[in-house]
Amino acid sequence: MATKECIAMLLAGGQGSRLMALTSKIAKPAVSFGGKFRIIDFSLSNCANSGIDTVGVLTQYRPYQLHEYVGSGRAWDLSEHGAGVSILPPYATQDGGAWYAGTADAITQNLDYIKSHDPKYVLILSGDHLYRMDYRKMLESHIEHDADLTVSVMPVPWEEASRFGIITANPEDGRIEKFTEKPEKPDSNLASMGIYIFSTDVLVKALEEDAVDQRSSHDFGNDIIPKLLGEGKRLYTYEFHGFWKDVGTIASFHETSMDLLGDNPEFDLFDKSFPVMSNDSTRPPHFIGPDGRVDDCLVSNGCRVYGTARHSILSTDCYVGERAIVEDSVLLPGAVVKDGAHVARAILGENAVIEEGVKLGSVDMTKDTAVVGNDVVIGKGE
Ligand code: ADQ
Ligand code: ADP
Repeated sequence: MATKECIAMLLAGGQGSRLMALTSKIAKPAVSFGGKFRIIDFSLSNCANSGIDTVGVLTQYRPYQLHEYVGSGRAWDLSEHGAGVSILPPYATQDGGAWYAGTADAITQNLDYIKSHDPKYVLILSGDHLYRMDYRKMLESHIEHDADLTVSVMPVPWEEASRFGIITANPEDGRIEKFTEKPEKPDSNLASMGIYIFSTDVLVKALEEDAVDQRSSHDFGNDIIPKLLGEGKRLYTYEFHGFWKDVGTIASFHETSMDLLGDNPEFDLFDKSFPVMSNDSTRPPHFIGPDGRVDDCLVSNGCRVYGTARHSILSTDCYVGERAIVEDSVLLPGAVVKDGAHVARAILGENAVIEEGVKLGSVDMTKDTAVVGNDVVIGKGE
């Protein structure tokens, strides 16, 4: 196989336990987002838009829907030129095989895949972030610095800094001087976005050594980055400017969904210069009934609206009945709000049903975001 300049490894195995009801049956990267997308679409589209045509997707938790959805990668234009998308689940070996222990272990178990493409560089990504990034620019920066590892970084609010890998870098050239994974008392607010470009020889050596280190938790943030830094390797930052969110919690899922709305949205799905692609199924056009009203909403194919929807996202195949009101809410595919029900600041899981006349969520604008799980039916008195 011809040598590739750069291939991507997309980590899509996390459970996403903080999204609770929404990930009870599906992996977080497969959760619906933005009406007709799934969270993984954003990273796969970034790869396609950056000319990276060989992507290994590492799955683990509830992989079935993810496998079916990603398929060959044709939807993201990834199967035309390169090897396209390969799904890499944990596999059984003669010693019994194992779940991926940490993020680094997941890559270690797939070193054969990397070696078979013989790339000069390996891009490691998370499957659960929302952003647009041209990875070519990050690769240029990696090559300019003659770096062993480049970590993309962004300043984050100080109060959130302890959720991230925190970096101190030389302000002159961006060389990383200090890295602490999720520090209790952060001394910088420059956060790792969990997006890495490694020179392949450095990555392979670090992972092979890490694999036999009994004390390691086999994680990039906890083990690999501190190890390389300790060895005096050339680690550099790549500063990203723009919209980037980890939709890890219900609150951030709701907030980030609302960022897609308005005349001048924080994240513009309509930007054609860097399109987000998806493997959405073909459905009929949406239908707005005679008394239906839709205001400041994204409405996907297959929806039927007979009542009122305001400032909300209606994903594929949703239903809003007569006299029903949906506001400041996210309806995931197939959610049903029956006649006269009122749903406010809520997230309805896939195929959730809100029975007639039920009031749900922050109808009086005082409560936090309400969540209804996939396939859950909410009747009167529940
Ligand atoms: P976390 O956000 O805690 O920190 P982590 O749990 O390590 O991220 O998961 C990273 C990605 O890998 C996620 O997409 C997850 O789904 C996936 N994943 C996790 N375990 C996996 C496994 N065993 N197999 C396959 N995939 C797996 C990381 C960095 C921080 C950085 C933040 C930025 O460690 O330094 O600041 O990302 O969000
Ligand atoms: P969250 O932090 O919301 O729980 P993440 O996607 O960041 O969501 O993943 C959380 C953790 O779950 C990760 O540390 C990952 O190692 C772990 N994990 C991944 N797959 C599984 C699995 N199949 N079973 C249990 N835990 C898993």
